[in-house]
Parts: sequence; C-alpha cells; structure tokens
Amino acid sequence: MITLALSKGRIFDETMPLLKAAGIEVLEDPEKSRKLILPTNHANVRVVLVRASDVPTYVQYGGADLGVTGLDTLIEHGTDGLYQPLDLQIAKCRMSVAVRADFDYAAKVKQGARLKVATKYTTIARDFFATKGVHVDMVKLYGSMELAPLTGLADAIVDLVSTGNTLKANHLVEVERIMEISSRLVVNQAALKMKQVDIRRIIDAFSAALPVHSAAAK
Ligand code: PRT
Ligand code: MG
Repeated sequence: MITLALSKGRIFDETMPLLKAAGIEVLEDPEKSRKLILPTNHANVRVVLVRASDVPTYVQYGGADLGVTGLDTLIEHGTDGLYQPLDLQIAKCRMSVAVRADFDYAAKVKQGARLKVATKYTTIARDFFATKGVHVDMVKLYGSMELAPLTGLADAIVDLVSTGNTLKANHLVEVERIMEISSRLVVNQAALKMKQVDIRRIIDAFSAALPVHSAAAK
C-alpha cells in the first residue's frame, strides 16, 4: 500500500492533475465526504487528509509514504528523514514582510531599532532578520497575522502573499519579499527504499507532468 498525505484546499486541488497524469484518480471529493482516508482507482494507493502543517510530520514518521507540502511548512518543520525529489510548482505564493501603510519600515530598520514581528513562520522570519542584522522581538501567532499591526501587537508581520488582496483590505503594505514559495513532494526515506518501484513511478509521472521538467534527484 502507498499512502499519500495531502491537505484539503489548494494543495489537494492542485495535486489532482499531477495524480491524474500518474494514472491515479481519487474516488471521493474531500469537500463532500467526511472521510479522512480516500480510496483511489488503484487498490494499493490511498490518500490521507491531514492539516497542511501536519503533512511533513506524517511523512517523516511513516504515517504516509509521501506527501505534498508548502516550502514554508517544510522549512518550519525541518527536513529530517524527508527526501525532497520535486518542486511541484503548485500553490505558488511568496513569503513577505508587511507593515501598516503609515509605518516607516525603512527608517526603523536603518536606525537599528528593535522590530516587533508577528508571524506563524518564526524560523523563516528569524533567519531573514538575522541575515539583515535587524533585532526582532518575535510574537508567535497561528493565524490572522494581518490583525497584529492594526492592533498594536506588532510593527510588522511575516506572512504568505499571493494576490496581495488580503494585505490591501487591511491597509498593510508589502515592504520586503523574503522568498518565493511553492509546494514540494516529500517522501519518507525508509519507504523510498522499501517501496522503491511504486514510489519511483509516482515521482517520475509527477515530474513528467510539470510545466518545466525539474530534474528529479536520483
Ligand atoms: O488553513 P490551515 O491552518 O489548515 O493550514 P494552512 O493555512 O497552512 O493551509 P492552506 O491550505 O491554507 O495552505 C497550504 C499551503 O498553500 C501553504 O503552506 C502555502 O505554501 C500555500 N499557499 C499559496 C498559501 C497561499 N498561497 C496563500 N495565499 N497559503 C496561504 N495563503 C494565505 C495567506 O496566509 C494570507 O492569509 O492567503 C492570504 C493571502 O492571500 P492573498 O491572495 O490575499 O494575497
Ligand atoms: Mg489557510
């Protein structure tokens, strides 16, 4: 049995065409079913639905053989025990710094002032500001980061931006782009050895279905 971990929403939706290219079709719609284990047209392939931030954990500990996860989530979790053969080029966005429109970020950073930063992505934020030599007080949040600068909880946020509409609606402006984000295929290293033929077939089919073939590590 091959178990693939996906999260509901954009990752599930954008992985479907890749699975189809591999000849795999999920037989139930996760938005309609309450099931957490979804069968496919292959008796030996199943999909498990987990929280986006739990995908690396499932794959690392072998609860799933492979999974699809955002680079943001992967960096925050760490890559121990995870083989990352492919950038799937899906669920694209960027990690950015944003502040209130009336906050003079450039001046604050230049003055060497301490910056209060609210984010769910503390590892990425810490590394980024450390490289810039900016001192930060980190406030860990689990959602609705946009609210932090508006309520005085923080000067700046580090969050994912796609269209920029969420920032705009909350009168925030993007002042730095930290990195481009897309989703990655991650594979349990032990499973890769034990189930090599089946897993390699999926990796190769995904790879062939990508718009620009990114070289699969062999
Ligand atoms: O929602 P939950 O807490 O269960 O988990 P999650 O938010 O991690 O999952 P999900 O499905 O929302 O996101 C999964 C992955 O999709 C993320 O890890 C990213 O790699 C990727 N992705 C791509 C995004 C976005 N685009 C995105 N726009 N994840 C989140 N957003 C959010 C962003 O946080 C912000 O609140 O959308 C808002 C901004 O969108 P725009 O279009 O208004 O700029
Ligand atoms: Mg979300």
